[in-house]
Amino acid sequence: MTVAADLFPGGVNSPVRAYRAVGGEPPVLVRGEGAVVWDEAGRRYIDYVGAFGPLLLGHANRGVVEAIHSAAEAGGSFGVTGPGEVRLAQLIRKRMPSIERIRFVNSGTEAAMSALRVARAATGRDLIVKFDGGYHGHADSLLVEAGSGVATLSIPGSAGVARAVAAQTVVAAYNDLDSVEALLESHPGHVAAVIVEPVAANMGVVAPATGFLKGLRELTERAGALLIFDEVITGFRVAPGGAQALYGVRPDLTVLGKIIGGGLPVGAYGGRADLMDLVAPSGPVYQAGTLSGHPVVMAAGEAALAQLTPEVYAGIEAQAARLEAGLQVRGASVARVGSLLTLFFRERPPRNFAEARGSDVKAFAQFFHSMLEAGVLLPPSQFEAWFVSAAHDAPVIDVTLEALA
Ligand code: KE4
Repeated sequence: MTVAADLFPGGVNSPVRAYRAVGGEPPVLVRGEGAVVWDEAGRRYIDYVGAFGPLLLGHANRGVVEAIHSAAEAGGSFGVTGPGEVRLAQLIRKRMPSIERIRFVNSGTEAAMSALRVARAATGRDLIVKFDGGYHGHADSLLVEAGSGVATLSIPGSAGVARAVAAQTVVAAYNDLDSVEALLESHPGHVAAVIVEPVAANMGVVAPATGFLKGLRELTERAGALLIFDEVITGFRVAPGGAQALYGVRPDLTVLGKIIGGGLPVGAYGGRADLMDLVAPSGPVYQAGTLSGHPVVMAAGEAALAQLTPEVYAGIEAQAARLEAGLQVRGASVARVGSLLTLFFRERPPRNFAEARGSDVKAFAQFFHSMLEAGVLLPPSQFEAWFVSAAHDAPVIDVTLEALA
């Protein structure tokens, strides 16, 4: 048993890192710079994991590192609101005007679970609708999967989730408005919110079908339920204003994480002021966090967002498009939204999780290891997104495509 396996369950601090889906032992990575990471033996890899989404500027971005350094030198956190929190919140609100009020927390999980609590308090209702294959962190209410079929009363997707809690979450099929309508109609007046990844990225990348997000907006309004966009991955990645800007749909609440922390632990939830004013101490919904809004995290997030100019987005889009065009693999198809991309080992990109699950995961595992051998590090699962960063410039994409050959 390795020392890590003796210390941590499965030798990891997050399950996907254990390579169970692809087999073999993960490399021990010790350094990253831009699009490249090195293992302890000095081998280098082009990295498409990017810490699973936060590193839109690549590893060890100079501006972010310097911001972290000077914020750390200034001490903190102080247990009172600081200028860094204010500046980052202003940056976020300017780019996502639906976020009239925001609360910083320390992970996407915390942000999603808090958004649900606000929705339940605001509506006085208990039921939550999520989508099969949607992932929103590991809060009990969100760790449920469809037991079978497209819309069903859920069974716990994880041991330890109380049945009574799992029963409060019902599961629809992504890109299937009828499945959502059926749930809303079969539970009239009981659904507090529908939570959705506006671009699904936890079943591999699955784009919303035309009209899907707009349809969710209309269905939730009609049913008196809130619409929550989980933009932990898509926020500030798929467009400067996130998926809500890209698709022109305004959610009631938005969940954020990853990029807004510049690579450090962070989450945030926010939205309509009348909803967020329900959160303590201005309202009855309690939510708190010792290190929420930490000055060093805020400085890293601000330094990252400040660098995300239209030119940077255009550069990322151009290189991600080149990668997509080069990813012609027999028996596989590519799904891409901006810098989010998945090579599915199935003839056509899936439209939902049931189809995604039909991918040839064994073929993916072989592909994963041959790319690893060739010095390209992919996320170790068919159901994760590849993350292209601003550091993935033309030469990096060229080397990736050579490795592919
Ligand atoms: P965290 O609690 O892991 O910070 O965020 C949870 C979360 C919420 N919402 C979405 C859309 C997410 O993708 C995530 C976390 N994403 C996974 C990767 N798909 C994190 C990787 C991991 O679990 O180690």
